[in-house]
Amino acid sequence: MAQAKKALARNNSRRPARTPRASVKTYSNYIGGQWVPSESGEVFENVNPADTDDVIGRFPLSTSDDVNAAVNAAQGAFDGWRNTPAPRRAEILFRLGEILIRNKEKYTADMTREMGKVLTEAGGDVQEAIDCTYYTAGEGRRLHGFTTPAEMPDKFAMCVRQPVGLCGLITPWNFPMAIPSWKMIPALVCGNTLVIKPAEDTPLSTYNLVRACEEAGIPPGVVNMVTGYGENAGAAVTNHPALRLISFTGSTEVGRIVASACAERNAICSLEMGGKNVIMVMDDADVDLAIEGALWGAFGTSGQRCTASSRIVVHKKVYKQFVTKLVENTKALRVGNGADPKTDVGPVINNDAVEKIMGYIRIGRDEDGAKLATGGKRLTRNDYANGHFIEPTVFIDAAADMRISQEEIFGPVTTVIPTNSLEDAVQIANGVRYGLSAAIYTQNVNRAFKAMNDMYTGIFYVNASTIGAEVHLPFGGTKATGNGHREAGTQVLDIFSEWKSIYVDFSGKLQRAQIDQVESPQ
Ligand code: UN1
Repeated sequence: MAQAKKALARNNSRRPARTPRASVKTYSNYIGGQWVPSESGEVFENVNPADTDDVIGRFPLSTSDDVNAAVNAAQGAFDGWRNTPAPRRAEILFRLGEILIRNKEKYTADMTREMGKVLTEAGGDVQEAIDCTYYTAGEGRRLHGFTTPAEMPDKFAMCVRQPVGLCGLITPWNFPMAIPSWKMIPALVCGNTLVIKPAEDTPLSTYNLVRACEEAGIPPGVVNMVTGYGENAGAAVTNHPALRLISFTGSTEVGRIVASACAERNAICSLEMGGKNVIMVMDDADVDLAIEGALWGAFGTSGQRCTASSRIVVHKKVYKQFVTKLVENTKALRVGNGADPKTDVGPVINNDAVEKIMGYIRIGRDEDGAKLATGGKRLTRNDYANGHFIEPTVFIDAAADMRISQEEIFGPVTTVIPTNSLEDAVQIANGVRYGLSAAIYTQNVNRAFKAMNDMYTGIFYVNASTIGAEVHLPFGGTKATGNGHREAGTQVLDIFSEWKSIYVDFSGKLQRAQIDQVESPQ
């Protein structure tokens, strides 16, 4: 629906229609080791959000038939891959890591062009995929199970991980290589085969990753990619009866639809969704450090991270100082094309995002009655004319129950809320429906630990911003952010493998389990 609107918006643009450019590359789906077009014969355009005249490529507009073909390929490859020893699977994945390192610069440039984030951050995204690949491939030589005593004599008990089967992966546009890697690499090391449907705004980065999988020698059918929109390709993945697991990262609203569909057919469902992350700044904080953290957390990736610092709760004793400096520093941020090394804040992803964010800016100003301290405008002149640019925006003097303090905006907007104590700050911080990331700036160890103990989030930072999670620690959140799973770390293995408990009786006779014995053994 949103995408249909996006296409409409483009068609209705006042600019003259673009002449079709023969030089724009047409990409394919990857199914069963072959690069194939959609059976629909249709494609959609991947457009640069900093300059919508720049068409990056055309990608297959896939249908449920394409998804069926991809799932069949994954089914065909499953036994071969699950029976490939895990250390051997890992060797192939280490080769993938080498390919990613070799191509980092190209992948980075491609990502900035399709997603908009500044080059250093796009490089960080690719690096996160590299780190995830190396770290998680290492599990191929661990994948630890356990043994434990059995109740009976001459009986052995143990537990091993087995792959869950065929996995459907649906990934977002904001980390277009890192998040696919968070899902693909653990799925693969555990012995699953998969179908990935990347976000329609950023298919090129996932294409690059899948292409690298092919080059690394992952056998045909183990990794399959179909591109397209959520309504058709995404829904077909979500509802496919042969996909035993769906792993989704995106909005809480779509996540709920995915979860319901999975519940209908008893599929495993792992969800990573929205956030309304908070930085608490106490009266003993290093205020300059807190401002640096706030700027980075609020405006890095143009605020389009699940972990973005979209609320800043500041103690009244340092409030004025904090707000003055925050606003001053926000004004100094340079908005522009992410490919320009001088740019601090790139565009937002598309026109729907512009409308949503501008809608929240209006709500903050006109309905909530917060004070707009800086920003608040869409930039449309000169270099900004063809892109989706919004000024970094700070609301101050906000109340905790305002919509801009409660709802996920996913753009370069942050809201400052005054507080007069740690207890009040924690209450405000916990008082949203999400639970991904929280941070406190304080020099007092007791306060830091108190907040750490009382914040009901999946991630917590002391004297650091709400963004910047590392791949070897579990990533995820509580409440409407997730459904109890964690990606990254070794904990991700609990998503992509299932436990098999095994009993080996070497007594040579029938031994009934203790509960089935007529007389108790004592
Ligand atoms: C996301 O926004 O969905 O912690 C992921 C961070 C990054 C990952 C963000 N390492 O900000």
